Amino acid sequence: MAQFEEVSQKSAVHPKPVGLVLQYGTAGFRTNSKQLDHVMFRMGLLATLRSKKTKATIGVMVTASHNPEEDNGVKLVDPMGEMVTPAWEGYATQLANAEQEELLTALKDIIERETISMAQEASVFVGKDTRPSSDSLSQAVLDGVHALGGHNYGLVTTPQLHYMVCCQNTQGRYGEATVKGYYRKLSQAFIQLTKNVPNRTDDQKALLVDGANGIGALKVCEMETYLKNELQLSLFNDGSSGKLNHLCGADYVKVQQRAPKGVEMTAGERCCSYDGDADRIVYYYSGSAGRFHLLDGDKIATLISTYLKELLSRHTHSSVFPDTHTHMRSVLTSPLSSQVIVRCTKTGVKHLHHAAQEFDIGVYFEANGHGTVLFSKAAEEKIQKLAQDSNTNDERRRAALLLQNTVNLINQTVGDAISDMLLIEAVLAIRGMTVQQWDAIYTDLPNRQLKVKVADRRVIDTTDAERRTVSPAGLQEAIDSRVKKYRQARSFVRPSGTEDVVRVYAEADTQESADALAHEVSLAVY
Ligand code: 16G
Ligand code: ZN
Repeated sequence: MAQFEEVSQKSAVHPKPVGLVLQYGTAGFRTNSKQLDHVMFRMGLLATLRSKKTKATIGVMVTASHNPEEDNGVKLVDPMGEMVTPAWEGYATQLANAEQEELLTALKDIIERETISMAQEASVFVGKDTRPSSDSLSQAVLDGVHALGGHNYGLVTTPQLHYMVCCQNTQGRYGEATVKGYYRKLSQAFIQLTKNVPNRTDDQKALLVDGANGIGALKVCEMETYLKNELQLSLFNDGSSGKLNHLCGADYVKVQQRAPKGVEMTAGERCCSYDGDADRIVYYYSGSAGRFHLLDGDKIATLISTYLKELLSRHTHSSVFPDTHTHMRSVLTSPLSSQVIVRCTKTGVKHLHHAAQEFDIGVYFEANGHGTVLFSKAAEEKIQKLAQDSNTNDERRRAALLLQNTVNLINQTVGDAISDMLLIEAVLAIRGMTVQQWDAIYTDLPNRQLKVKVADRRVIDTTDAERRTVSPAGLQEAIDSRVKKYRQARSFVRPSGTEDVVRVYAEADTQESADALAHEVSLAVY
């Protein structure tokens, strides 16, 4: 068939280095950008097939998120803006690793197994971040998307691409499938939420933003005019001089527990950092004694879920929303009431997203700052009805309107630094809270994260949302015996999904104890 001939010819322009093996991991393919040209081309092919199969628009995002600038990566976005299904992750790996002469066979194998009609039209949205390599790599994706439907969005944040894929496949019900449509939807919701907050001072409107020298910096600038001064941003690491993710960005701040380079903060000022593709955010501030205070994903989840819970409880009978639940990666020592259920899952957005979908309202955040809120269709419909119902009393109506605008402000397809930032700012304004008051909702136990290099990290197998190891034999016992020596202590060990290391987490009553425990457990792993 002519189609396959074309694939053959074009793939010769994007040859695979012989013997190179890569895996579609937790967040797609990710490695040094020099190794990725053939992968990009092939992911263009695969996205086209996925589009034919689902008869919907599929997204391809070229980014390596918080990784160093030299790296790059690619991930596929399914029709509702979610991560691609596990079976197709497997196809992605097969296709990427097929040697040059095996490519057509691998491709035909997928077509056969999925009974794909090649006559079906395809539509693929491609987006990229600001890395120097992203230009040519996204071009390689487009070469693979040889079907006519390929649409190149150019520079966008990862969540913007997810959003536009979802809009496109829901005939605009989720919003307009353009970057401007995204700005309009979010900014309108933000302005609606904050306009009735009395006496918001300039201090309360001011926020320092570390753009990680990435795409988020560009995009938040574009958005600013839409916000009509309801938020006054001071942008640092805007990409004009510094290197992407270097000494800045959400991952740096979270892991190093210190302010990014270039951000000058005065005591008590709110600051936030995005990561390289703007799907993560963390907040922080400097305390009176100059001490650095981090508000990570756990704190964000607490702020948002307590806000939602408060709004819902204004609907007197809790039967309006009997099923409000919160999910997050880490267990919180926070005063969340029994109405809110905390559930842990394995690491990785797809696991959290999936768990959160089971409830009326699911709040999920990873400690690293990736997260969002999901509303079931039934919950959204109820909110809309209450907001429009003239029989509802004022208090309840106001709560319903707040909820409705809150829903509109959230990017439900995936964690989104810009949307999360606006939500956090709105919640703080509505609740009249300072960053210190937010921080004081609960206190984190001192903790330490370490990574350990081992010969083969895959020998470690875990259970219970990666909180206990089942192999190698004896490891869990070794961890338990060390944990017992400390107070209020816990420690978890798991293989990383993105790096060739084992991750060790420890917490205890003091920083010294947490450090010592993490060290001892590392030795047990080694
Ligand atoms: C990826 C995941 C993130 C997870 C991280 C863990 C997505 C979009 N991102 O960045 O959710 O926390 O991997 O990496 O799924 P690790 O296993 O190396 O700690
Ligand atoms: Zn990211």
